[in-house]
Amino acid sequence: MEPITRERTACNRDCPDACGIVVTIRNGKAIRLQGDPDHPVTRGFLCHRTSRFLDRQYAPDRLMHPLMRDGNHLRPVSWTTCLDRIAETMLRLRDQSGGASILQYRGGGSLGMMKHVGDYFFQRFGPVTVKRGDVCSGAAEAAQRRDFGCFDSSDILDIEKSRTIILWGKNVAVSNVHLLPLLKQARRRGARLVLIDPVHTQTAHLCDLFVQPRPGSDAALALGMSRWLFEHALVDSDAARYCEDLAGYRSLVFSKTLDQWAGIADVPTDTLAMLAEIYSERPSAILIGWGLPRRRYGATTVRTIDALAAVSGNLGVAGGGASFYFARCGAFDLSFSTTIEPPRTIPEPLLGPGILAAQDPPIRMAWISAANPVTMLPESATIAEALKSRELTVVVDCFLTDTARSADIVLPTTTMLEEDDLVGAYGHHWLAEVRPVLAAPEGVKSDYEIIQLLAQRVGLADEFSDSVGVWKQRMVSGLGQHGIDLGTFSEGPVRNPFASQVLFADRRFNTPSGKVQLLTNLPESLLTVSGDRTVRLAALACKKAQSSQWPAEYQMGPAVATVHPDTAAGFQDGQVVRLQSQRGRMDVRLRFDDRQRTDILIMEKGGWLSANRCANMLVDAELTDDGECAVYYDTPVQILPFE
Ligand SMILES: Nc1nc2c(c(=O)[nH]1)N[C@H]1C(S)=C(S)[C@@H](COP(=O)(O)OP(=O)(O)OC[C@H]3O[C@@H](n4cnc5c(=O)[nH]c(N)nc54)[C@H](O)[C@@H]3O)O[C@H]1N2
Ligand SMILES: Nc1nc2c(c(=O)[nH]1)N[C@H]1C(S)=C(S)[C@@H](COP(=O)(O)OP(=O)(O)OC[C@H]3O[C@@H](n4cnc5c(=O)[nH]c(N)nc54)[C@H](O)[C@@H]3O)O[C@H]1N2
Ligand code: SF4
Ligand SMILES: [Mo]
Repeated sequence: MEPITRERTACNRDCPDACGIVVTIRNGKAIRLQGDPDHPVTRGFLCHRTSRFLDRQYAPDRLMHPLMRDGNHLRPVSWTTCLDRIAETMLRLRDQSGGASILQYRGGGSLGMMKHVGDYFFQRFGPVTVKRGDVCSGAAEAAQRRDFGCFDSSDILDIEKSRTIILWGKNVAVSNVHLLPLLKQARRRGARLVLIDPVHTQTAHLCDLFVQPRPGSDAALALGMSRWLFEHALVDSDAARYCEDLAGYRSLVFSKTLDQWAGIADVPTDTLAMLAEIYSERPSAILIGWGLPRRRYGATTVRTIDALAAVSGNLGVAGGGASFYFARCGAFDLSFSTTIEPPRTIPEPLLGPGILAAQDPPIRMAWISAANPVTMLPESATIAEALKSRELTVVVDCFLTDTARSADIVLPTTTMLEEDDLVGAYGHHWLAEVRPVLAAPEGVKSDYEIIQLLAQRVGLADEFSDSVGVWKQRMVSGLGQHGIDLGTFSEGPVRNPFASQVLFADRRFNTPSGKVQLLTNLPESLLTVSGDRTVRLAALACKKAQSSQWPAEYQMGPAVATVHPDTAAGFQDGQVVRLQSQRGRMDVRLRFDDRQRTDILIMEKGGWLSANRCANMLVDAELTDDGECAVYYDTPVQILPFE
């Protein structure tokens, strides 16, 4: 009999849940992944994509050796050849043009803390050009930092005390599945669940009320709800004590009637009133999703929700809150990586045009790890062109992605089952250790091993000679005061001792005044009823894949575009059509769904450029009103006959 063992680790993927994983191993090979039954949020199950992660782990197309460009081909070469060339180029470019001529860009391939050591290496070497802003959560972060002075949430298990829970632009059934048991439990004990989303998603089936507003009009909904609360004397009588300029906010709220706010949001006034009434049954928690702020006025929109939560008396109370993000790095000491100022930053959503436009010095080399920006950032074709036209582009990945295809050197790296690391979650307050439960295949190296080998070649060997264990020790050093060390992590998930059960329980906020900063005006376009019938593209997360990490067999044939039948009048369900935006065009297969609004076209995010399925080919590189987030979901598209 071959020995079977079970090992515990944690998921490092870009997901709010940071699950505990139990891996069954037979003869050195993983044969099954299951959720850790003892993890308070994982509760014994994994999502669709990670329960099938072994297909990825053992995929025949996984990269097993370094590749180097030779004309139009990427050919296998040795690690030494690659690393020597990279080190020689880095030293020469730093000499000739300064560190700013090198761009380092890291994405969400792994949320492990060890990835910060790689960032630090480049800052110690250069410093070099890096990204700023954030395509994922930038707008919401800017809004909440402005309003509350911090970007964090109450404990997620606290929703067991909520009477009302609003999922505001949040598709938990796909992107945050470990909230499902908590939401179902809340509903069983009588809490009311509401979903506000212009898209009819699977999450709607879970909810008592589903509101489907005009895309990007949620500010009107939030202000209309506030007006209803003011009119019904349901605003917290104490609100002026902990909110700044309540009068200014009130006059914004009263600048439109309930009918007008409902009109802007394109929902019936009765629905708006019902929504406000349900919300007034306190304590009410609003869980803000990541999709909502990825619009032109995303930050302002989140600010209207923050204000609603504040004046209704839902902040600082158990079962309340306006929760978006859980400070996943907050428990770890990463101060080593933040001491050096980069000489130049490029807003992440503008990465492609930013690389091409950079002068004094130009970007001559790009280092990309744990990211697939060609597929995932706006203006895919511009990014591909930008990367292909550098003197040297290096991509570190486990697969030959669209970005790797644009590289001069591709370095194969470890998967999460081979990594040694620490993670926090952005959907709850538990921390965990990622363990190398499988040995890395020969020819594959972790990001940190690669950094160490480079450090030896560029005169930084000593600073990067510590083992992963020593770095991890350093990162958890601040937890010592709470009696937590690495040994604690080896026993199971650790609750972040710095995170509050109820955020702002003392109604003190981290703003300069100590009060909530209420917004007092809105841009004109959020204040007007739009007669606009433009159809806008939203490429959204889907169950089967993590961003662009699709099995190759799903990237065959045209991508699917879901629309209301009236949006594609004259065309048929299943028909292949041409989808055109100002930026580009692609062929898609229509899927009709009469539950959708007529002003939205839905695709899956992460389609590959190499398979002509990449929605970001059509999306312009643009910034949200604050926080330098990408405007992913506002691209007007036209459906044209297939040529
Ligand atoms: N299966 C799977 N899970 C994932 C991911 C994945 O690719 N696949 N991605 C991960 C990542 S990177 C992240 S950041 C997280 C979050 O991942 P996200 O994809 O950001 O998920 P959601 O928060 O569910 O946000 C999307 C929802 O916002 C809605 N939305 C869009 N525009 C508006 C609007 O104007 N108003 C309102 N009210 N709603 C709007 C969309 O219709 C959608 O239902 O999930 C992670 N989880
Ligand atoms: N149109 C549209 N575009 C979007 C979104 C959207 O909703 N719509 N969502 C946006 C969001 S929320 C996000 S967060 C971004 C995500 O953008 P990315 O983070 O670029 O997304 P991924 O496709 O997951 O790419 C991560 C890559 O890292 C690799 N990888 C995994 N583990 C490791 C590791 O340990 N080391 C290294 N070096 N590589 C590793 C994976 O194989 C994968 O190719 O996309 C954004 N793009
Ligand atoms: S991707 Fe998210 S839900 Fe899936 S196993 Fe990882 S942390 Fe859990
Ligand atoms: Mo994200």
